[in-house]
Amino acid sequence: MTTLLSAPTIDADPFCDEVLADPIPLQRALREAGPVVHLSTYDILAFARYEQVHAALVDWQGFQSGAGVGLANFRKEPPWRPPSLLLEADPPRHDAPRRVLQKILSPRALRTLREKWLADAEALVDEVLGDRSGTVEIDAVPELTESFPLRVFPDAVGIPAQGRENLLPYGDHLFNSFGPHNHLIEAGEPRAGELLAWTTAQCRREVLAAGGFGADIWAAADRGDILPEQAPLIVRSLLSAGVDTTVHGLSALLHAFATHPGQWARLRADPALARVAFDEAVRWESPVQVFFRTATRDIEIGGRTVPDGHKILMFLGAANRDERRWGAGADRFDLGRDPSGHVGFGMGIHQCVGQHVARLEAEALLTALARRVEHLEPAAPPRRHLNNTLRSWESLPLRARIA
Ligand code: HEM
Ligand code: OVM
Repeated sequence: MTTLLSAPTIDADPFCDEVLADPIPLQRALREAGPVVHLSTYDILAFARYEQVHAALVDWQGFQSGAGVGLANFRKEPPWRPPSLLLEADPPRHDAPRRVLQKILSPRALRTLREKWLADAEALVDEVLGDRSGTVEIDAVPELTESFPLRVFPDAVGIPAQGRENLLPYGDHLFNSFGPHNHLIEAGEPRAGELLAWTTAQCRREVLAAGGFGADIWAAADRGDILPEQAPLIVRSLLSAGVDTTVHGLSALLHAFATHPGQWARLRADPALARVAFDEAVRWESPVQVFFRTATRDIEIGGRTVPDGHKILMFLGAANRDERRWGAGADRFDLGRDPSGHVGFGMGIHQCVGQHVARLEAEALLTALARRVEHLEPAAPPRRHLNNTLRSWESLPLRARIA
């Protein structure tokens, strides 16, 4: 039998600070090493090429999510929060929650939000840029990419205004928790209980405003589409997965434009490119870098056998820059490319159920910016925020020339 150890071994730790700050060189090394790589730090197998990452994502029977999509194996260690009914569940338990959320977050259901979010984005951009013309310097993270999702998404879910400052820290810790027990998770642990309790409290029927996604989830329980005891956990999925991801996705988008001269002019000439620009940014930066799965039997992939019960690590970010799939220009943000098929939102039965929400936020913010900003460039070096799962920015100083 081919064993774990017969795969090429890489000793680098994908979750150490140096790699988290710039994962691109390790991603390349992992792809070059082979279709399946043994990571000695964690004694697990990993995939960084598009072909194997895609194959693992769509094989939910062979590679399950129910034992957790982080390094921790729920069969051996208890999860730090009750598992998600979506992310951390397999069929048949996954089916009903997924069906309910997919309908509530469908493009059709989001149509009523579109005009409102476009207007909200214009209002925010006007506040940030002022009524000046000439050159304006901003830090895009606090001023745009955090403030826009925080302005529109919690309202759309229907949670009260009080305590919303907990959303980003909760998400930051949650996404750290999919990685190993390193200093990032340790730094978050003192507040983890309090943040989880706050988030859980926002999922109760009484606190959710009528007309929001949260109330829609409770209405599905009333119809019998899900059990009433499932509703709070499904609301929690929105609050868990819907904030930090879009913040970092929007940061990726603005960073991509600022560092690829010519692409902004292209967008200005054809504002309908806003949507493809966002997907290309999600491919290029992969705000969600990695997820794990657990083998449900001895399973062959890329010429190796993953033993039953073993964790595997899928490098979504590496797959999204694999030259075998994307060609020689894979490292470039390019509005001329068709990014469809990227795995930045995953693939298969767990593919991001909130992707239309994320696209609508991006389209609104980008459309509003493109209307007023003639030229965009970095104003100072950007600063990364380190997270075990998310590729994110703490600060993105930009210089914008206003028409
Ligand atoms: C699933 C990425 C925005 C809710 C996923 C997965 C990825 C992902 C990679 C697949 C997980 C897996 O296969 O194990 C992203 C990115 C986003 C984004 C990059 C923004 C740029 C959102 C938003 C929401 C959301 C706005 C909520 C409104 C979810 C949920 C799941 C999920 C609930 C689990 C689905 C399932 O397991 O069936 N997302 N996401 N996401 N996403 Fe997103
Ligand atoms: C959830 C959840 C949490 C984090 C991420 C995610 C990217 C889903 O609780 O369902 O998808």
